[in-house]
Amino acid sequence: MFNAAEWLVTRHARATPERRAITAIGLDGSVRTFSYGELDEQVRRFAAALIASGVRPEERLVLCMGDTPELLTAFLAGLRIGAVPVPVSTMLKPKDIAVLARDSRARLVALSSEFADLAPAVGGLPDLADVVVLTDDAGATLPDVEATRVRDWESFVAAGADFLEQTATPYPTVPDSPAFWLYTSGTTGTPKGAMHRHGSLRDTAETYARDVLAIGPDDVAFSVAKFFFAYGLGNTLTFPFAVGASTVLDRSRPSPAGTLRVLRDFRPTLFFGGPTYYAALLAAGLPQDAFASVRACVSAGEAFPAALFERFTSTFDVEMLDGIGSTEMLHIFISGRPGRTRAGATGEIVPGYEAKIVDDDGNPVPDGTPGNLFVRGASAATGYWCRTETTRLVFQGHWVRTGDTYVRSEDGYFSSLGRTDDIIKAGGIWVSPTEVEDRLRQHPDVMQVVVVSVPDEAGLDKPVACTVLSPGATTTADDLVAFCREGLAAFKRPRNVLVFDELPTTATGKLQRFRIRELALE
Ligand code: 3SK
Repeated sequence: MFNAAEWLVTRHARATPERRAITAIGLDGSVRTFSYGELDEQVRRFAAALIASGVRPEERLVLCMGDTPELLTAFLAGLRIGAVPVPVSTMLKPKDIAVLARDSRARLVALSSEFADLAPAVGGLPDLADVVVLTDDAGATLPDVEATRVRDWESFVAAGADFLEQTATPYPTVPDSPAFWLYTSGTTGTPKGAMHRHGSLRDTAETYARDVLAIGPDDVAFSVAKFFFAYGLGNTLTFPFAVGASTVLDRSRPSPAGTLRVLRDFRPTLFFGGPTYYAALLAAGLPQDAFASVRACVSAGEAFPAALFERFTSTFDVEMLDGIGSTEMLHIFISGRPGRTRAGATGEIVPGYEAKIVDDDGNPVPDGTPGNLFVRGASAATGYWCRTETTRLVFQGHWVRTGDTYVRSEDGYFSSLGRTDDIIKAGGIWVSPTEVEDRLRQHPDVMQVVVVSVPDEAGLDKPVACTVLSPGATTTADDLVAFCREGLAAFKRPRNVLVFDELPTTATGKLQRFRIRELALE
């Protein structure tokens, strides 16, 4: 038997009940702390409430909540009773959450107060019995929802009191048992629920977290990436709890001032973010010793431009471990390693994973040649819920197609060249949009840039830069092309630079290349 909630929390609650598990910062800046013993107790009480409300093993619990102890509690309680928690993005519109709740056939939806207005959108869904709202903010009220019971957190938990005994032992899951789902939409298609197993949480902890981060019980983890991202879930919960370490939760939207407070007051040793956020921290002019407590910063989510990497690490004198993971693989499988990172390269394969780079016919390409990145490893999802066709395209035997174009150096460093469909072949030569974008980002007037391929009069693909310029910028398109010519091989220069007021982004704030390309084609 293996139950991930037992492994992550109860194990430590037995051995070191007083040890700090969570430091939680509320929306009003107040701080709560939970030991492993206290957290285990909360998990059991919520598990009992789930049983009392009729939730059965393998039924789905949609969690749309800020990063709070209650979110972690609900997630772990779901695992404990063999149900399937589905943390969803708090950045989505109510109608999009309703799509996920319907698709997952959610039995219960849990909301924290700042997302309580989503309740009406899910009310009345066919499989939904309960909406539970964490009304912990002064003034928060329970929304009125047609055809569905809405309960506040405390009375929901109180109703489980008689079932506490039933949670003394966890539901007898095994490593292969269904555990939780994470929805991913990629930059194109409709959202798909990637289904993960109980064992996958341990797999990511005993590969990346152990062998790359060398995480230990004295570490303090802080992730700017929220829990509903696969990246945030590992950073916030799996990795620290796997070793009895502690995690800092900040319920507010990330901001440089909030981050500085966490760095100063709670002294995290591991800091998790992404390149866009690291750029914002640099731009905010944080003091040079801001990362003094941090032994490693981790980055994922998008390629890390080399110039930004150098600037961040030299400004703050901190190690930066870039990496690539995916919702399908649960966490990072290629990563920079402490003491041997390389700016501009994502890193090396994480022990326990295998990667291959193949051409369009599936044949491995030699080192130095770009191709499609495939990865294999124990933490791969079992597939997408009710999406057989897409599952077959992405999960090919043991291998998982990442959709990224990568190149591997002879000494084993993997570098991103963009998404598989974004790479541009101009005049028969590969041009990496990332490389051209990196160059243009060095121009002081360029705020945002995406390079896409646009066919010229002869129908030949050429790189075109779509930009947003700084307010009041006077730079012309010709200036920017000339700037690229100076810093790049001539064939890589964009043949045109288009200026927009804004560029389309996904709900999670990532630039939406396919829509930007459509704009460029207009
Ligand atoms: O975007 C990534 O690189 C990533 C990293 C870890 C887990 C999940 C994802 C999508």
